[in-house]
Amino acid sequence: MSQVVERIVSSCAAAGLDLNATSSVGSYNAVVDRPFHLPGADDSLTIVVGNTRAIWPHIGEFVRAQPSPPPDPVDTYVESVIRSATSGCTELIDVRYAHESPPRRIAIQRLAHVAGLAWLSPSHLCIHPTFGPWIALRAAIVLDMPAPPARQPLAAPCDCASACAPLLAEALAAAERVDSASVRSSWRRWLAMRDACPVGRRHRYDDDQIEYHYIGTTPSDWTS
Ligand code: B12
Repeated sequence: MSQVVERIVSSCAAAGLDLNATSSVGSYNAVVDRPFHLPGADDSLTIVVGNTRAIWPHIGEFVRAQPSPPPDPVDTYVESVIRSATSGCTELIDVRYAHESPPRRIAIQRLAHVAGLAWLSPSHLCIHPTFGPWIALRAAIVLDMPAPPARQPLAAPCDCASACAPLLAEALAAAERVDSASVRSSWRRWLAMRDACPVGRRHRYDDDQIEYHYIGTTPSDWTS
């Protein structure tokens, strides 16, 4: 790993953004439609950054240090960590956050799959070989430097047909459409599907992290 990449990923990891993998811009752009393309040359390097439950204590600390809680604490925290990790980096082309809307949106699950960080499953969740579905994907950092040789996408680490697929079918059958309002109103079904994955169960998020992400509940210790 180059020193530039090493510096960025260790700074992110120290702040709870503990997952990363590299890919070339071209390998990702080859599998997504043009509006979701990353900038840079085909051989430019991109780092996909994510997190496990390790981020959660950092978010609490961050929120408690603010004069008033920011409207999107996780997104605001992630931006501040990556801004600091990439500050002064002369090779930086762009950072695309998972939470950005079109036209800056990227298909970050496909990037994580292409980079060999996690396997994109039929449940529409990326499954990490250790942490299972208990990961989030946060940003793609694009650098003007050559990417290392491509890695193979991971093999499926689980058997979806007997684990999540029946629960995905149930959740979809109960939803008139799949949008944030409908996931929120039947969030326990979507959570049951995630819980059905046999991989990474001991890395499951705590309840407050789960409820924040599915229904937006603010943990009580953020305000104390
Ligand atoms: C939009 C979106 C949604 C929409 C998707 C509906 C739609 N068709 O637009 C809704 C609101 C339903 C949703 C729900 C959830 N999402 Co969502 N979502 C996204 C977001 C912001 C963009 C997806 C996108 O448009 N990609 C671009 C297109 C071109 O790429 P694509 O591969 O073709 O993407 C398609 C799929 O991603 C699909 N999709 C995404 N989520 C879901 C969920 C279901 C049930 C279905 C049927 C399809 C679907 O919709 C996209 C367009 O059709 C991504 C972050 C990102 N930038 O990718 C997070 C993301 C995919 N979501 C994520 C999560 C965790 C969830 C939830 C569990 C709730 C939550 N926040 O914790 C729920 C339930 C999903 C589940 N599988 O259980 C994580 C997945 C992490 C992982 N391990 O893979 C991501 C990566 C965000 C993150 N920061 O980590 N999501």
